[in-house]
Amino acid sequence: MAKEERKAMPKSMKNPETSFKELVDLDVKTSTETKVEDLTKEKSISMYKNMENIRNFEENAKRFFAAGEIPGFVHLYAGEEAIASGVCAHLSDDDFITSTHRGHGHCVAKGGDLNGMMAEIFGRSDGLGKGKGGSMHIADIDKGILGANGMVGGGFGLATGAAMRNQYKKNGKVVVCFFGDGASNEGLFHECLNMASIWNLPIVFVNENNFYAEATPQWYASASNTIAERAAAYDMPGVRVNGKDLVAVYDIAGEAIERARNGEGPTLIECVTYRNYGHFEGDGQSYKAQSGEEKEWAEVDPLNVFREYTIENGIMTEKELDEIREQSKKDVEAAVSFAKESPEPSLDSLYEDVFAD
Ligand SMILES: Cc1ncc(C[n+]2csc(CCOP(=O)(O)OP(=O)(O)O)c2C)c(N)n1
Repeated sequence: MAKEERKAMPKSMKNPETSFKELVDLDVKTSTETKVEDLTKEKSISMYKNMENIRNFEENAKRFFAAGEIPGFVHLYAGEEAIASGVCAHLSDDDFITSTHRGHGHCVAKGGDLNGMMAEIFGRSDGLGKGKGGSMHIADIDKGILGANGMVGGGFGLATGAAMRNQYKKNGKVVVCFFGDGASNEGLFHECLNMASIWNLPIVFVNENNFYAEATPQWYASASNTIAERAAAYDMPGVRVNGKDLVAVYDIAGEAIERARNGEGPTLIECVTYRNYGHFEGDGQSYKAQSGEEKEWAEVDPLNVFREYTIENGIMTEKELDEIREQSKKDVEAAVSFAKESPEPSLDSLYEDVFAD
């Protein structure tokens, strides 16, 4: 196709000729170029454990949703584990996160109780929301989890408000706002990045670019090639990182969170990733490439990337990694049993917790 012809095409048609690999690699930072001075064994264990817990949580959610035991919708986070684990490793219970409809991973990494989370998605009374919220409304204020969110882009306003509160209280606490590529085209994204910048708020916007919003490719719906480059419009740093590379995410997020804690303002991080499964469980995924570069990227497993890194760098042995994996499987199976044994909420409790006293 002639260049002039292409230029005349609508923006939304501009990228089909770009290879998938080019999109993934565009200005991306990886652990080969980032230095991790303080990646201790203890930190590595806890981050890997979180990745395993997320993966096992999601595999079980998939299984029991298919069996008809989990009501409502579930949107699985499998494939994106390195992002939540690498970012939340820098946060304490007093720091806040806002999550998305694909929120299980964020909640696990931020310290959400596996039993309480599993019971919640099973709709049982011992769930974190007493079984009345389900998968898209998991929250635990004591752990700084301000909530998963069924509204795409719904976290921006909550996160920015919470960051304003932290700044007002001068408590040195940080807020992380997780959001998808689809959410980056919502109006609130622009409003909140602008406000966060003019007020120099202690917040980090963490984009999880898995290249699809439901079935709509990012390159079809986004005017900019990358999401990170939009940071320039709001006078804040914008970094693009390999979101399947835990070490890279941990490093880049660490810098941004420290800046926010030191009163140096917000950062936008774009983590390039992929979801292992459909948009929601039951999605046929006919819109995803079945071969080629996209499939190759889909097959990169963030858990294996980290396993190889820690073995090669002498941080952990294969045996130690396997033990963590086995323990995680047991813990998540125990969470499933806990959920199944928990009673459904009683009819009498229908109006409880609806209004504040
Ligand atoms: C305001 C709003 N618009 C549309 C929807 C329907 N919807 C649910 S998830 C989704 C796609 C979101 O994509 P993205 O932000 O990239 O997150 P991902 O699912 O890829 O993690 C859409 C359009 C919604 N829930 N809320």
